[in-house]
Amino acid sequence: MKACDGLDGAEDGVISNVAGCAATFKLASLRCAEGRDTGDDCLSDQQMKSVEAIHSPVSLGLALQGGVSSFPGWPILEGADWTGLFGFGTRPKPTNPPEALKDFGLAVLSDPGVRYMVLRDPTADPLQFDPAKHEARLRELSDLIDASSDDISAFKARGGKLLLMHGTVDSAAPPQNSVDYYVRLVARFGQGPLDDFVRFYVAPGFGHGTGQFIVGWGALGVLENWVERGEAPVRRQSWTPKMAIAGARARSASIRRGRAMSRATSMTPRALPARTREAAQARPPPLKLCWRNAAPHR
Ligand SMILES: [Ca+2]
Repeated sequence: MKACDGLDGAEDGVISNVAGCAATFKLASLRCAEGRDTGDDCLSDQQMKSVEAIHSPVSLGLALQGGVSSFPGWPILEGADWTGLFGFGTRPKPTNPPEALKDFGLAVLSDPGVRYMVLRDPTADPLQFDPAKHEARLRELSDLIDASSDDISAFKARGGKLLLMHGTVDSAAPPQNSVDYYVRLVARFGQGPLDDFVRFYVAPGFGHGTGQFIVGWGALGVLENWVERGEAPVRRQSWTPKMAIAGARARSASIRRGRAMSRATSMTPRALPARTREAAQARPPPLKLCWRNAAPHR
């Protein structure tokens, strides 16, 4: 956070310039002397391996609905909070089954799905789970549950409009998932035609309902205006300078390759933390915002 917060022009606890952060921040800068665990001010080599593992995409060894064959890394280096429910826990080795707060939060979150839905064995050990060995069942579940097919032609033909939004520090569902999906939509429909019925926004600093920048937006009103009045979501002209930073962040992660998220959301001023409001009034940040990886992990 210290290394990347100011890259967007505002020291506000929000990393809006995610691409700039990825390009300049080196995890090695946090390494303890000789890689030993010498306290909370640095990372041991083992801790660095853990961070890298969490931040890296994982190949599934199979293709799910929509051709999804990997799972993106988690935004641990984008400012996500890894304490509490989705955190690292308080002990090095989880039990089977894992326990909330004591064990790695994501294991707790995913354990029931693997144990009961995929393996259908209450005594199974999900930590030993190998997706490639359960391809048929995973594909069956993917078709039942996932919404990852980019063929939404029927939805478009029916006049459907779609708003997508994801926070950059979502530690329960990686934002790269949505970025990848949007990139696939662009590839299928083309940017211009896609703009007619899909808009995608990334909210820096917004987590899974939590975060430094908690977004509130009137999605239903935006959709109503778009569908019933033909008014596509655009940047609000009525926004004052203090809203500029919010607009900038709403348009952040503007995936240049996919030209995603080029329009502002209808976030409300009260969604802005006090410190952010003050920073926004001081000066709007430069718009050098883009996601760290516009290429789909496939
Ligand atoms: Ca910042």
